[in-house]
Amino acid sequence: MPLSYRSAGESHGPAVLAVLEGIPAGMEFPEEAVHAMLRRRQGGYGRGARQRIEEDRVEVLSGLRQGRTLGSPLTLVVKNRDHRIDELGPVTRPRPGHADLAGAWKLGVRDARGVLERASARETAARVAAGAVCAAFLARFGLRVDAHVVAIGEVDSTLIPEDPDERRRLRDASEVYCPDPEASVRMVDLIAGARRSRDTAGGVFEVVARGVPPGLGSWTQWDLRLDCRLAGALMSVQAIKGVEVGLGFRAARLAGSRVHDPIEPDPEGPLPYRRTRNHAGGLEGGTTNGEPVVVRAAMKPLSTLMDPLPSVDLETGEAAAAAVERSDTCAVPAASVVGEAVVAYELARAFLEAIGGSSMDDVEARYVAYRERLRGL
Ligand code: EPS
Repeated sequence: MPLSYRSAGESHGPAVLAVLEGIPAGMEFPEEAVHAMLRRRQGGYGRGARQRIEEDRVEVLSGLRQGRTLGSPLTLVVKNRDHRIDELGPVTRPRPGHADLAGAWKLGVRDARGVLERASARETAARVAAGAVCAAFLARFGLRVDAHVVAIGEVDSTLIPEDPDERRRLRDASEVYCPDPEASVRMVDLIAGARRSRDTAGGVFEVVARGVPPGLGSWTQWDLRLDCRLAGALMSVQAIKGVEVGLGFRAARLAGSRVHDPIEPDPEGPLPYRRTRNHAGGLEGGTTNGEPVVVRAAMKPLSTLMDPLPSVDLETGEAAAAAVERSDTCAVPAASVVGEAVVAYELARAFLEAIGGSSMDDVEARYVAYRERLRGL
């Protein structure tokens, strides 16, 4: 059973949920880790009033017995406290940048409420629940996925520590999940300024996965290439407009000798060879090469503006200012957590494809054999 998930739920419906299928049997359900990740997704400077209403907790409706996975589908439910979907009025003045107009056209309706209810990033609570389970699965095999913010608006971070523990510590101490304390202060200022001027702010986050074995993904078919899947997963996150792998767009401007990562023997390391740098972001030929996987995603500024852009009223056909709904000023810190979740899912999927096994014991035995084979090469 390949790893897969679907999500369901509307922003102001009773709940959002994910059905995650393919996690092997015998894994302890990582309840604490799921809740910690859900809390992190709710936070970050720049969030609006909704997050003071919600307190996201997961309820598991299937796939567990006595706290362990059964190998059957896991149904992960996050209830919405604000579930007024039937009372909320129509949205007839589409917000530029939101799904409102494209969706109203697609469905042939003048009220975009039903569109935005599902397009909303509230859905990412369910994806984070599923991704947290995948991250816990990966952690059992020494893979660790971490995300942090690298830019908000025009403010770039400059000093991001290499050491993953230090990086995580600084990220968790930052209101914007950026491990550069000085840049964090300026990012908070930028978001506060955007809020004062009734505007919104976007930014960039980076996801780094360490302990990833070589051989995940494949060069043999376009949709098995792991960089393709990671890019698709990140682009599927609401408001993401660009993805980079490793050096990304910068690689296009440099000579090959400055881009590709030299290989050297590593007699003491876990693998017989290593790279002197990691411009490839851990991926060559769509396949992991044993270096950390490094991907970045760019999020546009949120499209609900307190001073709305010009739009039209779908009821009258006349020009009108776009609708104003309660919203956030900046959700890049939250999006970084969602990025971590979707990358964990794609890596877990590729890991299970490469290593295989129906129970955790199976996967473990196969992974030990796989690593021994690599070491002997
Ligand atoms: C969102 C609009 C806001 C955000 C929401 C995404 O919701 P509301 O209109 O209810 O205030 O808070 O994000 C979440 C609810 C969440 O949990 O992340 C949108 O239009 O996408």
